Amino acid sequence: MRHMAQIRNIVVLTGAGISAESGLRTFRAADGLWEDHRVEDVATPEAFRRDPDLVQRFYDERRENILAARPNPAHEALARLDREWSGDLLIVTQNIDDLHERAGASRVLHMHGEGLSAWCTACDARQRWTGILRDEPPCPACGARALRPDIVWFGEMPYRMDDIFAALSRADLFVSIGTSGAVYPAAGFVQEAKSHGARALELNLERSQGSQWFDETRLGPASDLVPRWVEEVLGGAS
Ligand code: BV8
Repeated sequence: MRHMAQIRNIVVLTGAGISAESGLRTFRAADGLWEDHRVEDVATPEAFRRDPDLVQRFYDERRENILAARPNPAHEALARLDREWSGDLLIVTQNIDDLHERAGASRVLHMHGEGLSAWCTACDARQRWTGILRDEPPCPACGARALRPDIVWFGEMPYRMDDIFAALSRADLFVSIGTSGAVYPAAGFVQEAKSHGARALELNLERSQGSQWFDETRLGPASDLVPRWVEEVLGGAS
C-alpha cells in the first residue's frame, strides 16, 4: 500500500452528492430526481424517441438549475488541489453540472456528458447551450432541428473511457466523493484502480454500494470532508 509521500497520481470520481450542497438534487435520495421521474422515461435513447418533448423539458429544467447553482467548498477544495498538485490529477465526474470548472478546476472529465452542451445528431457538432431545447431550435452549425442534450443516457457508452482507464492504471490514489456506486461502469472504477495497486478512499454522506472495496471510508458532508482531505494531501505533499 502506497503512503502519502509516495502518492503522485490521483484520480477523483465525483457524483451527485458533491453538488447536493449547491442545491442540485441527487438521484436516489428521498427527494431525488428519480422520485418523480422514472429513469426509463427521461434518461434513455428510447425515451427520447418515444417522447422527445418530455425529455427536453426534463433537461431544460436541469439546465436552469445548473445555471442558478454555485460551487460549494468541496468544489473549491478540488480546484485548489488542481492548481497546487504537481503530480497527475484527473477529476472524473458523473455530474452534468459545470460546478467543478466554475470553481476553477481544469483537469475535469465529464464521463456522462454536460448539461450546458447541445449535440446535433445531424452534423455531430457539440456547442455550449444555456437556453432551452424543447422548442427544437435549429443547429447553429448546420441549421437542422436535430439538437439533443449532450448527455450519456442509460444504454449509451460513457465518454472518454480510454482516458479514464489509462488514468486508473497509473493511479496511486483513487478517491470517490458523493456517489452511491449504483451506476456502471463508474461503480467499477475502484476495483480497476485497486487492481493496479492504488489506495482507495471514499468520502460520502453514507456508505456506498461499493464501500467494501475502499481502504478507508469517511462519512459526512462533502463541504466538510473534501477541504480537510485536500489540506491533508497538500500538507502531506510539502
Ligand atoms: C452502458 C446522465 C453499455 C444522465 C447518467 C453492470 C451491472 C448492472 C448494470 C449495468 C452494468 N453495466 C451497465 C449497466 C447498465 C447501466 C447501469 O449501471 N444501470 C444501473 C442503474 C444498475 N449503465 C449504463 O447504462 C451505462 N452505459 O453501460 O453502456 C454500452 C457498452 C458498449 C457500447 C454501448 C453501450 C451508462 C450509465 C450513464 C447514465 N447516465 N447520467 C443524467 O444525469 O440525467 S447516470 C446518473 O446516475 C449520474 O450521472 C450518476 O452516474 C448516477 C447517479 O449516481 P450518483 O451520482 O452516485 O447519485 P446518487 O443520487 O445515486 O447518490 C448520491 C450519493 O451522494 C449518495 O451515496 C449520498 O449518500 C451521497 N450524498 C448526498 N449528499 C451528500 C452526499 N455525499 C457527500 N456530501 C453530501 N452533501
